[in-house]
Amino acid sequence: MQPIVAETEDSYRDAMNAVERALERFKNSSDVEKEKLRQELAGLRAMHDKMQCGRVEIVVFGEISVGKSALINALIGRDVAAVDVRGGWTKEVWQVAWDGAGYCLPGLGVSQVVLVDTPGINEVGGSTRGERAREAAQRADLLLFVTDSDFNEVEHDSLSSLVTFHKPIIVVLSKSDLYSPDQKARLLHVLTQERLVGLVPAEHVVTAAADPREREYIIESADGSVRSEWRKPQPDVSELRAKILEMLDREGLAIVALNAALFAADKTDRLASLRVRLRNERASQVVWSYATLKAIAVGLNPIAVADVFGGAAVDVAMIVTLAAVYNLELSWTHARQLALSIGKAAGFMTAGVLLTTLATSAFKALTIGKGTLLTALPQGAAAGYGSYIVGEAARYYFEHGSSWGGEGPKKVVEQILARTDKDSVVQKLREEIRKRLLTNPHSGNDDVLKS
Ligand SMILES: Nc1nc2c(ncn2[C@@H]2O[C@H](COP(=O)(O)OP(=O)(O)OP(=O)(O)O)[C@@H](O)[C@H]2O)c(=O)[nH]1
Ligand SMILES: [Mg+2]
Repeated sequence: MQPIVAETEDSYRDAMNAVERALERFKNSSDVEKEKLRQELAGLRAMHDKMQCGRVEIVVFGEISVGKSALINALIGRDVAAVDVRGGWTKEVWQVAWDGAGYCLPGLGVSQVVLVDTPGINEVGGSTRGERAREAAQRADLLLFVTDSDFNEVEHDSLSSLVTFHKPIIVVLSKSDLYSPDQKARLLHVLTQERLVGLVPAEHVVTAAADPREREYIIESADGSVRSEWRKPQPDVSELRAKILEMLDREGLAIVALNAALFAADKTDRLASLRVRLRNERASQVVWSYATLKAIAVGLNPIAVADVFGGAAVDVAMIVTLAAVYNLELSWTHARQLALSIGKAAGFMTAGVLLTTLATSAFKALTIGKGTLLTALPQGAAAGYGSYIVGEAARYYFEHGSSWGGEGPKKVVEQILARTDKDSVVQKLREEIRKRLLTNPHSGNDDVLKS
């Protein structure tokens, strides 16, 4: 049987591989996509960096002024965080190395424990700060939730949402110097037996006095005289420190590994759906702009489009542009074949036949004046509609990894035709042609177009 440490070391390596695979998967995103996915990718890179240097992150949450920053100072043993009586003092998420923790992830030569301070949860209303706190919680290995009295509703809600991150949580009852032993015992009872039931196990609740208030000490001198002096007692965070180290010693490596694996899975899903959304939006724009281009070109000047290659080139260019949206490289020859096979599957006349027809009608139209536009308008819209269908089918093909997904092009095109509202697409295309012609001062066909 494999020893437990070796097993967890394996899962640490597996988790790191999962993060690397996630980064690899999004490497081939376009520059525009990378820019849009920047934040999520940065999160993955930060996680990779965290795992490489064996960093354990402990994130401190709680309402304003409950003593989160004071707790960090007391654990570190010096004043690194600003503490103030005024609430809302900590404005940003920030972190500090806890060198004195004396903990090292097993199997890793070096590791580091860091404490992450956050603004109070009620302060975190602003969306960017809230987002930062959420990110910190997502990357955290261990959460400290600090309260200085009985739990209120805001604290309950906030802790409940942190529980959904599936991280180990320690609840700290701070400022314990302000309570008598009896009051403290009652508070702990209410917390562990009522408020936190189902959220945090009782053995994960500790007390601390990180920045105790001055108190009066009675000092007896050697000569027997007695005097009183007000002094600040030493901070007492020993119970918290022991609980953190006990949890890390018992399952630190597994916690960090599980956390990274969950993080990688979550980011991969998020990145994948973001990329799909970006590609969908861009692909729709490309299809629509090429369909409009075709409609206007045919509508305005059927003769020019009568060039068989010129007309087909609009669809081919659309397909090449669409391939680029999916970060695929496609030759013009391949794009032309794809356009033809979609056209065939759709039962469209092949590009040549279609355009010859157009040329004939356009030639006829030229001789009959205003009638040109009466025929050009529907012809343009029809041609644009054809390109729209070709574009939608090509889009399906790229979305499915350059394949028809076992369906075959005919079936796919049938489905696209069935779900497309032809009338509204044609109507929109007619509008585009009409708009373009109305802005052409030389058309001289305003009365026809307005009809
Ligand atoms: N009596 C007592 N007061 C404490 C203790 N810890 C913190 N305080 C006081 O509580 C106040 C707030 O402490 P901070 O550490 O700034 O609290 P915080 O949660 O970081 O506050 P924000 O950053 O503003 O959200 C300060 O006046 C501290 O001196 C403690 O253990 N005992
Ligand atoms: Mg603070």
